[in-house]
Amino acid sequence: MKNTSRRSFIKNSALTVAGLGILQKAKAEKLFQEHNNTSNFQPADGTFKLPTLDYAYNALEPHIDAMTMEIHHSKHHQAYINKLNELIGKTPELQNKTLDTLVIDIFQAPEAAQTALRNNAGGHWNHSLFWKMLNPNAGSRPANDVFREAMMKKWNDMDSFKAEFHKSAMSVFGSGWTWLVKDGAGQLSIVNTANQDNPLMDSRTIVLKPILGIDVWEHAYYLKYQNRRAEYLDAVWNVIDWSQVSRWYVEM
Ligand code: MN3
Repeated sequence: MKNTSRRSFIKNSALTVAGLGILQKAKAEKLFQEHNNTSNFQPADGTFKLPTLDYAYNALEPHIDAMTMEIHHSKHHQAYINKLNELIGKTPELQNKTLDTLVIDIFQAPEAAQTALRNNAGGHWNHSLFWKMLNPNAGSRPANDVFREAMMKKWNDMDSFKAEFHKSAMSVFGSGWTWLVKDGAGQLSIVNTANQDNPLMDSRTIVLKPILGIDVWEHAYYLKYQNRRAEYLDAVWNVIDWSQVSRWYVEM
């Protein structure tokens, strides 16, 4: 290939990918807003609020202890929300936007606000999903046929999926999250993000929709498991609500 045609090939490819990204992004945004229109993902009166849990702090015992749940929810999650509201209060460009939009459009935010927005809109979004995904009466595996098929296509069985997820979560250095994500073709994969980043924040080019996320910050497990992240990861499967994850797979 000559230099000129190669250059034009690269240029056209980039345009195609960018165009696709915009289409996927628009779709993701719409779907997330529809999906979350009755949840705590949107501000009711301009300020975000701490979502109430569907279960008691001690309901996930012995897998996640009551003290960890109470501090994690009422202190850590609340702190992300407080800082997010504070940031929005002093940044007109961020006002009257849903949480989904703030997260998806993170790179369109004023540059001076981006780091705080990443940490705190991300923190609010990530924990909101996390609480909804946990359930004391969780089933042991995906029941939904479409979702289960996608899982089996990728991993053959649940043990292989859990092994890969576990390995990925153990490799997070410092604080972060491990996610099960769905791409535009419905295919599943496992990704890590640092700090309070969220896979949707990369949606300038490709949309990866998080349908399951495990918090691997030490504050999620230290009181009960101390530094034994592996034990926390083994235990948390007992309280993952697969019917919720299946629903997100189908609807998002
Ligand atoms: Mn946390």
